[in-house]
Amino acid sequence: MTFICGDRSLDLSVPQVMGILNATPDSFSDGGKFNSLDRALNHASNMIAQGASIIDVGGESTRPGATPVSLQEELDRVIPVIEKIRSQLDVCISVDSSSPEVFLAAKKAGAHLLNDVRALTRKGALQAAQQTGLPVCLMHMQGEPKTMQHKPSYQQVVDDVMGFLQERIAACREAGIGNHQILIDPGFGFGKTLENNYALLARLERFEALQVPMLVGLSRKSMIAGVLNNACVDDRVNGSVAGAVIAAMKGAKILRVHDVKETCDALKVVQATMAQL
Ligand code: 7PJ
Repeated sequence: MTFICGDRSLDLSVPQVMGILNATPDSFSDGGKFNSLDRALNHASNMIAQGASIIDVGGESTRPGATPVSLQEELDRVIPVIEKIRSQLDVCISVDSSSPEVFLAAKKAGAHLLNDVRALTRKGALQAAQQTGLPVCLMHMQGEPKTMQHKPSYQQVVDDVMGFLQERIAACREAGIGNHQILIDPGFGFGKTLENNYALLARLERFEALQVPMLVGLSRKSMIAGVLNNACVDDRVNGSVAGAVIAAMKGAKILRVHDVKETCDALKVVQATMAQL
């Protein structure tokens, strides 16, 4: 199962790890430690050495309560980082953005994959994504980051999220983005209660019905803290790895994580087990 990303390809017959590179000054999990270009490059390089095959560069904080960032600020944060990684490292580069202008600039700077937590719903996003020719990750979110955790509400969370993703896959098809260029993501933590998040994780295998590869991101999120006595970020690693293992056993092909080495080790155990099925 080969997934083409621009001039690179990913072997999705084994789970792949996407390392998170926050290019935001207020990033909650690395405290803005990696906001200068060299630190970003160094962090990306470490994650590759630990087994990441994709680096996800994000310049908009989408954590609950975060305020939107201006387009120029987002471009200033992510484009130099993408250019730097592209020139120095041998890895698939993903850009975590919802803005058509960022998609186009990121493609020019050397990105291989568009990762949109708003599933190409912004004005002009479908068209810009199609124009880049790059694959896209369509994620489900209810509401907007600023207010999404105020009162999440679903009829049936799994059906609702699946229905939304199905619609977005159809919208992509109409815009000229084919199924072979699409990843889906249930969007853990994005307008979801603790119970909603675990209902999704428990039934993740149902998303295979959409017939496109699935990406999952639950690393260090509140759904992990929520079952660990609200553990601080540094104490969420083991819980996050457990979540990644469950997701991979239930069909997730790409795991978006902060803790690359720990996750890769655990996924090797998953892989060895799945190879016997
Ligand atoms: C996700 C993401 C996720 C995808 C973020 C955080 C918040 N992209 N970007 N899936 N989460 N595709 O890492 O806590 O779950 S930002």
